[in-house]
Amino acid sequence: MSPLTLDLKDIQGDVLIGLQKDAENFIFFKVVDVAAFKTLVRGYILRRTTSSERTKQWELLIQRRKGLGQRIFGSFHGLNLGFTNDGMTQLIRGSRPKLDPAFERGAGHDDTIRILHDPPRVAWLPKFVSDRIDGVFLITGPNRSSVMSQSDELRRLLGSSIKVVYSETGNTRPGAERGHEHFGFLDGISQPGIRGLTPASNPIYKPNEGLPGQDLLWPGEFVFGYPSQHPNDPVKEGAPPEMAAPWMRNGSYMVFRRLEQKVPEFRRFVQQQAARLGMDPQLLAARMVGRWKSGAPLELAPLRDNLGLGGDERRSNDFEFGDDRFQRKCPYAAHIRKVYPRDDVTLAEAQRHRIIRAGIPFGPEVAPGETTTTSQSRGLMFVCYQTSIGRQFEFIQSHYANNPDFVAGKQRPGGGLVTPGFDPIIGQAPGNGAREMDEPFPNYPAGSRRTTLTIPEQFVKLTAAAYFFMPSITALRTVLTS
Ligand code: N7H
Repeated sequence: MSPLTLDLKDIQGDVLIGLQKDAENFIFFKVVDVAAFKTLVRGYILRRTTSSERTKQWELLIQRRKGLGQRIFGSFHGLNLGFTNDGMTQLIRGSRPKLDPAFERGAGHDDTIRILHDPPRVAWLPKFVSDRIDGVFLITGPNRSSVMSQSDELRRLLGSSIKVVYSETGNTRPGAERGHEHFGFLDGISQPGIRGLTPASNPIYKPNEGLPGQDLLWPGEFVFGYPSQHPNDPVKEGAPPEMAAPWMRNGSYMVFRRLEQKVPEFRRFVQQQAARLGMDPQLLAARMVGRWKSGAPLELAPLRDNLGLGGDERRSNDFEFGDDRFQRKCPYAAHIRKVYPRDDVTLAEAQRHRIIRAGIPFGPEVAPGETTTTSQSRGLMFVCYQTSIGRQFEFIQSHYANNPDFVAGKQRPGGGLVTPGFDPIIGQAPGNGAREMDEPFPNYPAGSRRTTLTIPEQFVKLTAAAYFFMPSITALRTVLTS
């Protein structure tokens, strides 16, 4: 098999393409009876586990129906399964090799919390930390009720072989907010393109690009067993990521973070600060994110939203940051500029810290009474995939979002170095301290007004987290259940 024939039948469906989900139930569980659990996985779960091959077929079907203006029928139910370091130990016992250091450390470890400036475990959801978590089931589908009936059936089937430690269901937001996260911004616009999977839209002139502006990456960044990015060349293939055991092939690491969003507090803060700075609150919010709520990137629409741009997949990613030298269009600290700096760093470097995101919002819409203070928990069940948690997710959070000095070396128009500040969406200061962000007010197309945004509280708050390995379907059938 050529290295670039991705074995989609063996890779779980959420990893590369994303399970189709308008609702998703996460079941975090502890294995209570290892032998019974293994038998049930082999007997029932495997048959229902959704592969990437399946998600790809569904995706093509959905695209075709959309293209024909037809309604999308059919129940795209998905099931995927992953294990924590504890879960792997339960399943493999004595012979288990050590995997990725961050995975072995785990999301709840004091060192991880220190590295990421996360809130301590005592501040996480009490139920989530009430027992050991060995694994997670992802159950997806077109709506909450059908997902919950699938989930109930799965729980019945597994019986007392597992104990459910925590379960929560996310869903896409209703009506016109579909596809938008709770602050109101369109999400799921930019994902890495994957060689061997994402077609080049202009294969003759831009063979290294999927959609315009979407660089194609070697699949080994996200799935074991394939070439990864070359450390010094954005196009050349690099060695496949090291595997501690051959059964890691077609597997991937999943980072899960339950991120609560303080929506009324965020809105009020934006209103107050926009009034202080004398600017449109929508523009200030866009400068914090780097895109307008419609998804239009500030690099292409610096002062006014452009409703046609955000949803146009051929244009919404076709930009770089490097020529916006003085953050006139988009602040250096804006969320999307921090987490994927594009040509603010060397092109090879930018592609070494990518993730595939596959999260879903959770919690109710803001109620009429929630004008100033959040009273119901809502936010993002953040999920991302990679082959190195340390070099990918953790690096993005700690070296980019939490690092006020990144991106380094930028100058003011008249000289002098810029300190960009924290990512105002997900950045976390040590000890939950206040954060600053440079240049909330745009000096566009010219100007040199110096402004700073001081953000005293987190509007995105971590309330639970775990690291999982999403094994291949072969590993689920063999080494993990024998
Ligand atoms: Fe972010 N937001 O609404 O502000 N994110 N994010 N994210 N995020 C993105 O491009 C958001 C979080 C990334 O390729 C968009 O698809 C919120 C974490 C990456 O240009 C919006 C939360 C991490 C990208 C948001 C949250 C990331 C990205 C634009 C938490 C990793 C792609 C839509 C509640 C550490 C960047 C899009 C690119 C995009 C928001 C979390 C990373 C609107 C509210 C924890 C890599």
